[in-house]
Amino acid sequence: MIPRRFQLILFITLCNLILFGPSAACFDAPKRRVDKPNIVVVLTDDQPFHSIQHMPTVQEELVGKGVMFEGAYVTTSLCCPSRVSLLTGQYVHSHGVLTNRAPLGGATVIDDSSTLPVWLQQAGYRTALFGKYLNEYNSLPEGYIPPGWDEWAAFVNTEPGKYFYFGYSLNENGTIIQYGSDPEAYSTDILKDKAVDFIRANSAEPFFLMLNVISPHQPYYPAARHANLFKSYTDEFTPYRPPNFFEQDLTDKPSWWSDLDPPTQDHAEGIYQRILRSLMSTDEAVADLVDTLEREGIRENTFILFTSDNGMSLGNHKFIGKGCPYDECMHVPFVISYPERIQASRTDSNFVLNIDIAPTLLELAGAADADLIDGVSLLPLLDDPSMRIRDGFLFEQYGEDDDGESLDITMRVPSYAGFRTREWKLVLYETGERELYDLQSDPYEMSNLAADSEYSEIVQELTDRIKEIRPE
Ligand SMILES: [Ca+2]
Ligand SMILES: [Ca+2]
Repeated sequence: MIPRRFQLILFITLCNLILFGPSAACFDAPKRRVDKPNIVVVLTDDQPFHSIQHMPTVQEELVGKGVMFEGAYVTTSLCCPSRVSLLTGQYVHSHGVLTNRAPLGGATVIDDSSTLPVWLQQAGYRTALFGKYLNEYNSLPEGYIPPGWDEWAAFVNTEPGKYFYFGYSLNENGTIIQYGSDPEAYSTDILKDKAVDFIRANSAEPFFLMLNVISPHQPYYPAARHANLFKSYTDEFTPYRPPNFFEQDLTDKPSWWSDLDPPTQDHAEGIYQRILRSLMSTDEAVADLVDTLEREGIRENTFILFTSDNGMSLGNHKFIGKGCPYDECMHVPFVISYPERIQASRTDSNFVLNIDIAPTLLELAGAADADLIDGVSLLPLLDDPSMRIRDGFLFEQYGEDDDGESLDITMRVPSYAGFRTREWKLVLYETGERELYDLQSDPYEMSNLAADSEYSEIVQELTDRIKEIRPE
C-alpha cells in the first residue's frame, strides 16, 4: 500500500507529465465515480433473528434478491458497544466502549475521530445518519455532530416511556427539533422521509446512508396503522415456541439466574407480537428506500445491508432481554442486497460479525484500510459462496453496576467472555462460573456441560482461543 501523501505526489507528477502530452485527463475526472457503489445500512434496535421472516419487503426485496447470512452474530449483545463495533470494525475490548453508560461506555467514551463515516468521507462519500446514534448522545454538548457526517438527524432526548418512538427531539444538522406524540410524529416515518430525501439529493455521487430506526426496542410501539396486526395466530404466523422456550430445568445455569424474576409465557408472547407490529414501519421504510433507489436508477449499484445492533431473548431459557451469552441475544438478522454483484439470492452459513461491517464497506468504497480493525471484509463471500472465513468467534459482555433505578435486566448479567464454534460454546464469567454447550447435540443450549471433567480438554482449547484474541 502506498502511503497517502506519496499517492498525492505521484498523482501530481503524473498530471504534470500528461499536461504537456496529448491528454489532460487528470483535470477531466468525471464528477461521479461510477466505480464506487452507494451504501445503505438499515440498522434496527434489539431485533430477534427470527422476526425477519415476518417482514414482507425485507423478504422480497433484500432476502429474495440478496444474500441472507444465517450465521450472523454481534460480538457484544448491547446497543452502544455493538454500534461502536459497527462504526470501528473493532471488538469492544479494542475500542473500549464497554457499556451503554459513562464512565464505562456511552457516546462520551468513543474516539469518534476514527470511524467509518470519517473514512468513507475521505474516500469521496456523502455521509448521513438518521435516527439512533449512541446511548448518552445527549451528554455531549448540545448540537454536537461527530466527525465524518455530512447530513445528521440523531435522537437527543425523549419523554419518559416513549423511548424515541414519540415525544423525542432530533439534532438536525446542529439544530434541536422537537417532535410530538401525534401519529404523524412516529419516528421511523420521520426518519424514512429524511432518508428518501437524502437519496434523491445525492443520487449523482456515492453516498453512505445509515437509517438507524428505534424499532423494535421496548416499549415496542407500532405506527398507529399497524396497531392491530399480529393479534391472532394464522398458518403463517404461529406462536414462537423453540425447544428452549421457558426451559424447565435451569439448575445448570449460573447464579445470576437466581436473581431474576422469571417472566410469564403470556408476557413473552405479548412482546413478540408487539415487536412484529413495531417492525412493520421499518419494513415499509425499506420499501420506500428501494423504490427511491429504483426511481433514481441507482438500485443496481447500491449495496444495502439490513441488520440489528443485537438480538433478543424472548422467553428462551425463561429470559427476556439482551446481553445474555445464548444465541438468541447475539444472533441477528443480516442481509446484503447488491444487484450488481449478487445475481441470485441465496443463504450463507458463514459466521459473520458486526465487526466485519466496517472492513466490508471500506473495501467496497475503495477506502484505505484503517488501522486496528479486528473484522474482515465479507465481499469475497459475495463472489465465492463456497468460501469459509472463520471457524468460530469471540463474544464478550461487560457488566454494569445496577444503580437500583434501572429496570434493565441486562445490568444483572455479570461480565463474561466466550467462544463459539460450530460444535461448541464456552462462556467464562468473571465470577468464575462457566457454561459449555455441545451445539451439535444441544443446539438450544439447555444442558451445561462445564462441570463435567470429561470435557476439560475442549474447555481448555476454547479458553485458549479466547486468550489468543482478548488480552487478560
Ligand atoms: Ca439494541
Ligand atoms: Ca437446562
